[in-house]
Amino acid sequence: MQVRLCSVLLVCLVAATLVDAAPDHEHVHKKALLVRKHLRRLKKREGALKLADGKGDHEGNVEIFHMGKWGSVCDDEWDIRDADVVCRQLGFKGAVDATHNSHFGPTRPSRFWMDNLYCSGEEARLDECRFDGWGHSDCSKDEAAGVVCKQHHTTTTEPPTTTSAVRDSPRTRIGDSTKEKMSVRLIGGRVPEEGRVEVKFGDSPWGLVCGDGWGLLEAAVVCHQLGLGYASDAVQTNFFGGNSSHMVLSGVECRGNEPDLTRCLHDRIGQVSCPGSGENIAAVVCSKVMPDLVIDHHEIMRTAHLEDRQLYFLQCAMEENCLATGAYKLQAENGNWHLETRRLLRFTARILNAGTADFRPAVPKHLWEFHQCHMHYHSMEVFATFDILDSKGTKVAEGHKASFCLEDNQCMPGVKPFYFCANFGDQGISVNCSDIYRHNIDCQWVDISELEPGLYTFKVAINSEFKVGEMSFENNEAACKLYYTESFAHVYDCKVQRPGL
Ligand SMILES: *[C@@H]1O[C@H](CO)[C@@H](O)[C@H](O)[C@H]1NC(C)=O
Ligand SMILES: *[C@@H]1O[C@H](CO)[C@@H](O)[C@H](O)[C@H]1NC(C)=O
Ligand SMILES: [Ca+2]
Repeated sequence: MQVRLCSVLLVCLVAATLVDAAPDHEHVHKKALLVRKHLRRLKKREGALKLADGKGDHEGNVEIFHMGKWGSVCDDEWDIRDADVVCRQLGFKGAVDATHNSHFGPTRPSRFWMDNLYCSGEEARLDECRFDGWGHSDCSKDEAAGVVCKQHHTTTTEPPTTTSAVRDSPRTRIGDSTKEKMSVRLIGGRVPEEGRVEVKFGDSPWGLVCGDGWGLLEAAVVCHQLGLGYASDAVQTNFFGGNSSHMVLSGVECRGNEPDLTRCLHDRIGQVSCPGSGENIAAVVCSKVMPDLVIDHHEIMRTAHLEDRQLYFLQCAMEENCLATGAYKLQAENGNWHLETRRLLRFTARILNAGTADFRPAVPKHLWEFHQCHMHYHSMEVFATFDILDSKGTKVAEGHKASFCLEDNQCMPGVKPFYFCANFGDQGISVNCSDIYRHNIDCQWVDISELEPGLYTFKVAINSEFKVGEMSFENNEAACKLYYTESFAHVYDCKVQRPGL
C-alpha cells in the first residue's frame, strides 16, 4: 500500500512535471506578458489625473499617477493656468477656479508628487508643465492644489448648489436681492476689532457668512463699514465660534472699496452654498494702522528698456523660473542652447509704503524660501506679477510671478532704514521707505522673446494676490501701454489701479 502510494505519487509528480515541463515556458512567457501588459498599463496611466473629494466629478484636490502610485500636487505657485491644464486633460473645457490649502479636505495620498508648477496653459497634460521634479516638495497634507472645472453644459442639470454652478449663475448685489435693511456686526473676538462676521436682514436672527472665497477685499468692506479701520486679516475659521446652521450668505465678493457690504456680490438668496461649512465661517481682524504699498509708475516708464542676453548668463534666472517656456524648450532640444539669446523687457519696480504701519511678509521667517542662485531668502512667493496682454486682454508673454526679498532701500528724510535682506535679516518695508528692484538685477524683467511686435498692455502689480492687508489696493498696479517693434520698446501712459481689473 505504502509502495503503491509512493509510486502513484511518484508517477503523479513525474506526470505533473511532464505536464508542466512544456507549458512551463509558456507559463513564464505568459507571466512576462502579464508583467509587460501591467507595465504598459502603468505607463499608459503614467501622468493620469483624478480629482478627489469634490462634490461632483468636476472638482476636487488634484492627484497624479506616477510610478504606479497616486500622489498629490502642492499648492505653491498654483494658479488658474495650471488648473486649466488639469481640467482640459480631464476632458473639461477649462477651469473656473484653482484652489489652495487642501480646499476639498486633507489629502489621502501620503506623498506629494509635484510642487512649484509652472504651466503656460497650452500644455495638453499636467506632467508637461515645469515643476521641481517628481517627489520634490515641502508641502504638508493641508497644502494640496485643487481645481473646479467648467461643467459640461448638457441637458442633465447639475444641482445648483455646487460651487461652479453657483459661480456660473448670475450674481447679484446683496442690496438688490432683499428689501430688508442689512446690519453687520463682529462677534466672538478677544478684542472688539476681530471676530466672526454676522449679518441680519430686518428682524431675522443674526446669521453667518460663508468663508468660501472670503478674503481681504471683503474683510476691508466690513472693517470700513464698522468704523474699525482697515482689514489686516480675513480668515475662514470657527475659532471665533458660530453655529454653521445659521449661515445666511455665501459667495460674497467685493472690490474692496464699497462703502458697505450690501454693494458686494453674493450667491442668490436662498442658495447658500458653503463647502465644509463647519469651519468655513467668515471672520475678520481690523486695524486702524495699516501699510499701503504704492507702485511708482513713473519709475517704470522711465526705466523700461530691452536687453538681448545670452542664455549662458541666465542660468540662475532659469533655475528660478524667470524665463518663458521657450527658453526651457531650447535647453531641452538644442545642444548649444546656452549660446542662444533671450529678449528681456527690463524695468525698475519701486515700491513705497505710504501707509501707517510697516509692511511685513505674509509668511513667518522659518517658511521663507532660500534662493540658492541669488543667495537670499524670499519672504513672499508671489509678491509681484508682470504681465503683457494683447488688445483682447489675453496674456501673451508669460506672466512672471516674482518673489521679492523685502527691504528698505530708500527712506524719506528723517526715516531710518530698518529692514535688510542680507544675513536672514528681518524683511519688510517701513513706513515712508521704498523697496527698489532695479532694472539691472536678475529676474527683474519679462522674457518677451516670443512676443510679436505690436501694441500691448503691460501690467506690473504688487501684493497682487491680496495676501497682506493694505489701506488700499487701488494703487497696487501700474497698467501701461507697451509699443514694441523689432528693436525698440516704449512703455507709456501708465494708469494706477487695483490688480485684477
Ligand atoms: C446649531 O443650531 C442648531 C439649531 O439652532 C442646533 O440644533 C445645534 O445643536 C447647534 N449646533 C451647535 C454645535 O451648537
Ligand atoms: C510719512 O510721511 C508723511 C508725509 O510725507 C508724514 O505725514 C508722516 O508723518 C510720515 N510717517 C512716518 C512714520 O514717518
Ligand atoms: Ca496699496
